[in-house]
Amino acid sequence: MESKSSSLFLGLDLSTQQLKVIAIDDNLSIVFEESVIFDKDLPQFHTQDGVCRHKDMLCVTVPTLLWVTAFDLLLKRMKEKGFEFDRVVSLSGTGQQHGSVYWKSESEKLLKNLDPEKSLSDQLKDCFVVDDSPIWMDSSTTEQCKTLEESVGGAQALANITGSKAYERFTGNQIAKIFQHNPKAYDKCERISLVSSFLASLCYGGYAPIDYSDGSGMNLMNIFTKTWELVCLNACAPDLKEKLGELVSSSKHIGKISRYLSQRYGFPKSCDIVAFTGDNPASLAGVCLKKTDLCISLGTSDTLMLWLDNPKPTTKGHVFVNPIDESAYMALLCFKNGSLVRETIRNRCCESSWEEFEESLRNSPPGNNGNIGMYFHETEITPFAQGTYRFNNDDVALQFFTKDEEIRALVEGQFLAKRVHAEALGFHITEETRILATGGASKNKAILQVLSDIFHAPVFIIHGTTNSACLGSAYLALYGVCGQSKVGFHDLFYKSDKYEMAVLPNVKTRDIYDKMVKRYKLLEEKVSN
Ligand code: 5FX
Repeated sequence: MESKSSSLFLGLDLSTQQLKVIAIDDNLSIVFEESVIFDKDLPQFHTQDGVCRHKDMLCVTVPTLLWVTAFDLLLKRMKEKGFEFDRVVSLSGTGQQHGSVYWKSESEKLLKNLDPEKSLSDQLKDCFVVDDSPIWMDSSTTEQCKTLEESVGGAQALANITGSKAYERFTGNQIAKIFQHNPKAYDKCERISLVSSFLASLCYGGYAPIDYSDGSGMNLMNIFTKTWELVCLNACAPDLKEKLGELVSSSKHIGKISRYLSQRYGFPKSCDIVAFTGDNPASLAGVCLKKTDLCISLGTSDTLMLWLDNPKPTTKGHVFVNPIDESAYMALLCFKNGSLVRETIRNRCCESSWEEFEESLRNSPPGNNGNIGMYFHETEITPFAQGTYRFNNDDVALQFFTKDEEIRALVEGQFLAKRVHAEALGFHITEETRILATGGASKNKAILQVLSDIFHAPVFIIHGTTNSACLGSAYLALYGVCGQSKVGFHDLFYKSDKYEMAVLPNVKTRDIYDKMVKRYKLLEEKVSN
């Protein structure tokens, strides 16, 4: 670990496929990284891509104990690598959004009195009334969504309160399903955590609160008053307010590190914990999003984020409380078929090689001779659709494309969708627009070139990491203890040399894509429900 300064700030990220940690020093340099990959490192849980897909293809869950075991392993690896726990001033973290954990009565006592001689997984294995946590990929709660919308007067009315119409993966609807299908378990549940506040609870040694930004992804919180909305709570399940606990700001200092972590690993007793938040809000913090920027995260899910000052929620996309400025908001669009689809098609067409994938992009012309494809291997969120669709230049449906056509149709289709839906939210590219690309696929310049051409804007990446969520939570760890009362988030973390220009748009493609966006929009309307 190379750092001259003595203070360290930790960010943890419990995402779909891995648990990761980043340590920054007080110059904001990344000085340590470690991760646990669920499929590879914890095969005993039988996950594929970090999750368990059920036979109905709608339910998607993760054994809660996997996440606890992953945390044990991450800490063990950090210790083995000589990580200097005693230098950590504060820590925060982030988690995949919407997923939920159901703690059994009396679990908090256990959390407070953990034995430092034993692992967390040994001690917490009987703490969950529901063994399998529903996660963001789940789309099994359409019935519960209808009930929730009806309880407040419709989809737009729900969006006016919570920032989103009812979505299957949003936690309120998942909680309602658990209450209806498993009322005994619900009864025995003392606290419901989000994935983020769950990981925070493991660090804090007690139930950690849910923050405003991640709380915005539940269909239960009023995004304007930042309080639980009683009508929504009551429409989902009884006694929910008590089970959810309090809501706090995303940079709130929530307490000190648990005695367990301090004794077992050597964190200082004074180490502060700052509220954990969702992975998308944390990414916004990690890229230091400005009002004129568009952030596109290319991960297991692809997401698109914008800064909003005066949100007017609609039934398309989501409005969340902004994690770095509580008086502001962020718009989020989530595309479920992101990296996993890119990888599946790469494996099928390009013998699992990114080089071959890029070669195909180079071999095919921008605009793909009018061919358009949509690849919704899993039920898509934006738009609500499933299946694979290929159209030729005359909008006639086809069964197959050539290899090069297929690769270009995939990448163009994914970015055309992003532009169509960003414009539907009212976003327009200006001279000032920067696209900030993050997530695993942002390493791939050939993919970024298509993004840049379709949006007619330069694409920037962040120096040093593609994991802006984890970095953002390390920033929030620092901000929560030293920044917020004196200076704004950007004053502390915005540095122009943080960004690297990755690609510039090719002006010759502008007309091609302006026309194609219009066609894509109509074709997408045809295939979605
Ligand atoms: C956002 O609404 C999502 O559902 C996903 O981006 C998850 O947060 C992925 F972790």
